[in-house]
Amino acid sequence: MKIFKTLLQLTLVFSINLSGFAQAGYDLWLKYDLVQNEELLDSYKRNLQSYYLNSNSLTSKAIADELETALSGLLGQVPERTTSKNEADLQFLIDDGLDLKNDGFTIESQRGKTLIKSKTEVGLLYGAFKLIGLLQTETNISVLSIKEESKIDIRILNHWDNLDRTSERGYAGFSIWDWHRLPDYLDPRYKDYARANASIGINATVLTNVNSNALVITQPYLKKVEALAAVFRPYGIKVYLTARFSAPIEIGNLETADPLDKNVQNWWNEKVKEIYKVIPDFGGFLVKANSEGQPGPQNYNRTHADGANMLAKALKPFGGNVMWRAFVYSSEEPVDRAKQAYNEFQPLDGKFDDNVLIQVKNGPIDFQPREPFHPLFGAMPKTPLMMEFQVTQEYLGQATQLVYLAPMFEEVLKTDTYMKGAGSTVAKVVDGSLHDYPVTSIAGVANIGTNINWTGHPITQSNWYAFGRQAWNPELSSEEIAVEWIKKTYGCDYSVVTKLKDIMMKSWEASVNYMTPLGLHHLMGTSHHYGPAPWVDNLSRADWTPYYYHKSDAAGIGFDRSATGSNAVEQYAPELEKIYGNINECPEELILWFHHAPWDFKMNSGRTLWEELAFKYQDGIDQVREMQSQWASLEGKIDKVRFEQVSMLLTIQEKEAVWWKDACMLYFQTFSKKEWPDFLEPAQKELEYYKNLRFPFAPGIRPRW
Ligand code: GCW
Repeated sequence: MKIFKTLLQLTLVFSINLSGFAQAGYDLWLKYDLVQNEELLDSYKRNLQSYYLNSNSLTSKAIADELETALSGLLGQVPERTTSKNEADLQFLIDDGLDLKNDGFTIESQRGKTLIKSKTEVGLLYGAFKLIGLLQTETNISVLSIKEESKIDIRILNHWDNLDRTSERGYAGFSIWDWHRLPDYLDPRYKDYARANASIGINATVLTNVNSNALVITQPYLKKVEALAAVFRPYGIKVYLTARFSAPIEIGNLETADPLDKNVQNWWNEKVKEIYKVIPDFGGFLVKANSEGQPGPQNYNRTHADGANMLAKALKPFGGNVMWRAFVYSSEEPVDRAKQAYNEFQPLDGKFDDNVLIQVKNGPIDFQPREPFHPLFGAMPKTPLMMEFQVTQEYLGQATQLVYLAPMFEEVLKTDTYMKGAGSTVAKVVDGSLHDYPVTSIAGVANIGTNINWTGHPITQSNWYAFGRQAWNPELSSEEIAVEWIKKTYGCDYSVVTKLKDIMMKSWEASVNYMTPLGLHHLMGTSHHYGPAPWVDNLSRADWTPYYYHKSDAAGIGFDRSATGSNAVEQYAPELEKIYGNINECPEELILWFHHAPWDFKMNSGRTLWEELAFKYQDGIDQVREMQSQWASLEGKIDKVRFEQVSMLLTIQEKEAVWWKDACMLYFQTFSKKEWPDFLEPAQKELEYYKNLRFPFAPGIRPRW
């Protein structure tokens, strides 16, 4: 036994040290290096010599594996698994009497022993990860009294991954799903993916793009899906797939996909049965319908409810759910795009079956650097609304920029909808506490790819981490999450933690400042969305052009969504309508979202709007420079590989910030005819130069088959 243990230790230490691998960030936040604080290390070692886990299920095996790997790295000692419960230092106990939902768990210290309890084995796994996290973050574990449960039932990643392994809006390489070699070849990444997700409480995943391909629900692919589901199952992760609405025609030989047609309904019923035969715990479907060219019920003059309910009825007997997206906007409608989803979905409140969730993006347009919350969150009390955040940074610097998104997610979750009076935050809508939804969920569009560090930019692993943590508990602060992530990923050195936290915490506001300050939005380059192109005004549809969103002219800039304009403000509760709708009361960070403001409009700072724009762009650049110097001061404290990667990426980020400032300010100046303010760095090139930049191979573009 002793020899075996030593061998195991050696193997673990060796694999952890494999050259550069760990350093390059593959381990994510599951980095199990020796605890540096000696006093704590001693106490951990004394208190965690043995453990008791009375099950041989696959989930228990996952717990044991994780615990042994983690403790051998963190403590340099492998705990002994013992069968005598009362003697074990660490005891994993199933307790049916606990009042906890959603795989919740407790951790308590009792007479020198640590007890992790849950009603479920997955809950015990979550408890194990929590305990490991306490060691990683160098927390005293001698007197613990922890109780955790998630209010949100389904915490799900959405992969916009195609069957050819490209990934729409993916900036970290190709899709990690190796469809061609599945089901027989199981990439070790699949298990590491499951570990990482379970460690932050993510319990579901949609494997395929919402712009979907019906082939994924044919037999050969279902077998591949089951192979993945089998890897994820012990980690408590359920698999969902995107359903292409026209699948009955494309793979079922029917002539229609009309949801009220009996043959179509029957086809889906049979298809769902077939899926559950292969994947007995299949989660359900995510559907993008009648949006950006995807087929849907409206092709047959049916409503979104008709479409969603047809699928819901097929899934119901098996406990599956439909996640139906509200991201719709029509090309024909002359109405402000920001209003369209509300107009289509709000009247359908109460018309959906109880296993349908409506998946709503955080804002009414499309994952912009900053948006007001989506008005639907304050308007559908009878329908479970799930939040869709975009973890991949389509509009937020892609994989070249360090932008920590948790403060943005936090801002949205904490905003008051006033739906049932003050305090009706978006978080309370989503977690079901406001309307008592039968099922609750939150989704994040994944930023994961085949890059060795999973996310392309080493620091934006934190966005995956933070999404999971906020999904588990939408009331956690982004700052707290940043500290946890840094300690788990880079260790507990004080200056690393404080400086990196500072960098991360200012990064989102900085990016808003140098890209789309004061409520500007959608100024990005056509199709790839990389870099600025506010001048584009002649695409096939007006609402794909940046010009549509900023509407600059000699009088001013911004989209008038007040009562004098599109009146999108009326979709919010009266308390908000009043504030958003009045240019003098509207929060300045959203002023150009809701108003077309004169160039000379007086801002709170005393500057004119034109000067304030300049000030914000410059401020964003200055913040990035500060991030650079803070990062540079960490040299020697961060491993060389990641230190250099982040330094190089920050150089790119600084250049991109300057490029945004030059392109936007030169272009807006053609309307404002104002002088370039003294405090604004001179432009590096002429406007024409920026207009002529082309990026035909920018990553993440939607493939056109
Ligand atoms: O953000 C936009 C993207 C599309 C995406 C779409 C959506 C998957 O530019 O690439 O398509 O939203 O959310 O459906």
